[in-house]
Amino acid sequence: MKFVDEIAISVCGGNGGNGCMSFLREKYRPNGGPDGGNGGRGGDVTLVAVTNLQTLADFERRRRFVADNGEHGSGGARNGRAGQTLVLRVPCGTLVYDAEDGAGVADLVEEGDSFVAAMGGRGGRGNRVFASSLRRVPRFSEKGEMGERRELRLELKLIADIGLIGLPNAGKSSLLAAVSNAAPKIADYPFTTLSPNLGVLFTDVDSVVLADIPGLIEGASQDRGLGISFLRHIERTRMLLHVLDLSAGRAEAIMDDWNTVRSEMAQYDPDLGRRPCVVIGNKSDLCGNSSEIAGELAPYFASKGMEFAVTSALTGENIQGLVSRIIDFSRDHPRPKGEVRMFADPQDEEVGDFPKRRQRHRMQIVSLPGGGFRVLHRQIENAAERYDLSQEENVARFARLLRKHRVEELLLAAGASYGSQVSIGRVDFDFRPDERDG
Ligand SMILES: Nc1nc2c(ncn2[C@@H]2O[C@H](COP(=O)(O)OP(=O)(O)OP(=O)(O)O)[C@@H](O)[C@H]2O)c(=O)[nH]1
Ligand SMILES: [Mg+2]
Repeated sequence: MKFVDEIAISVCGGNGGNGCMSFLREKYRPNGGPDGGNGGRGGDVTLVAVTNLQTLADFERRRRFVADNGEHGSGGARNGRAGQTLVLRVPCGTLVYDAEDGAGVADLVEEGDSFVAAMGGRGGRGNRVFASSLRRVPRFSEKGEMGERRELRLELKLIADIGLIGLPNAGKSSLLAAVSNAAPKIADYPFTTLSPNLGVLFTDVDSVVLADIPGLIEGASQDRGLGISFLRHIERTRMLLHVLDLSAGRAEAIMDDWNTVRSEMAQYDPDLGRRPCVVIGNKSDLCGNSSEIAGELAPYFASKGMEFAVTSALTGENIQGLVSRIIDFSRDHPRPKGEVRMFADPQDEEVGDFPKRRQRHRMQIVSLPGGGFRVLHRQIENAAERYDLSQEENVARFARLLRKHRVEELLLAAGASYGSQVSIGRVDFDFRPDERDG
């Protein structure tokens, strides 16, 4: 499957069902009570991390996701059914950003991590719930709330314990195949690997995930070769295996190869330069003097605080030693449980599509370019959405709310006059200041 590690999607929660206005009609009971049921809640759109996906490619086919609406309430006090949650599966390691302001909103690291990307709208209440001893005949109900709509950017940073790096053709994929269950493409030319491969090394107690990425060349940080962006997929590893090709047979040339990759990597992310690293001299079978070269290279890397090991992916030389080294490291440096979720702070999650910074009680009248006005006030906007204004009693309730907040005076002060266009939330109407209930 094609490897995709960045994509924009749009998600929308289902609308809440409308509440119902209805009265019991039965033989011999001409004035039955209000029995309009509530609308069901709209479904959420939820992202959930799964291990058996390693790319965001599925989202190339479809980018808009809308959850089911809630059912409308009906007479006989029947509440509408809630809309089903729409679950979108993403690979572990998916970061979720708000595409509009760029803010990070979630980091789905482990299998099962999930995040409500767009909330379904609340269902409207039926007239039954508005009945009280003072109001026996409520002739109004509420509309369902619209589902939340959000534009998101998904970015994948694979989750692996160990990352394989090196020049093209050094034998990274061959080593991955030798130590793990992976069967990556291996061939005798550079840039065989075009996108990351993950492999799992199973141990008695645990499993270790290795990531093999396309080879780096000089200038990779200026986007030569396959570019450096694949390094993001080893950012979340705990150890690197830097694979060198020993077949050149000269220690100096091999050190040069090592430096090329290290400096490109450091330009991408200096932090990767500080990651624990084991240097592997591979293709020992093609090197006539491998023990001599190892004698020169081992102290060189030791001076940088790195171990050096000689292997041959072809003959299997020292592959067992490498496996033990990986297992030991993994045991001594266990994966931090519940790894840092970069952004997931539930308090940051706002419900509804109101700008995050808008204060709850502040009223603002904004004059619009065409001469109209917009009223910004959370409670009033909410009401405009929820009250079914085709019902007379709701119109009266809404008018009372406007009066309570002195919206008419504020509009007049802002320069509105008879007939001006006024918008509140998604409702537009003509301003008629002298009409008490309109
Ligand atoms: N003789 C010998 N050949 C090897 C050894 N390891 C890998 N090779 C060969 O080297 C070639 C490149 O191996 P790959 O594993 O594809 O190298 P890579 O580093 O993944 O290369 P890219 O994906 O292009 O970056 C293949 O022909 C392998 O069979 C080894 O230890 N000895
Ligand atoms: Mg490869």
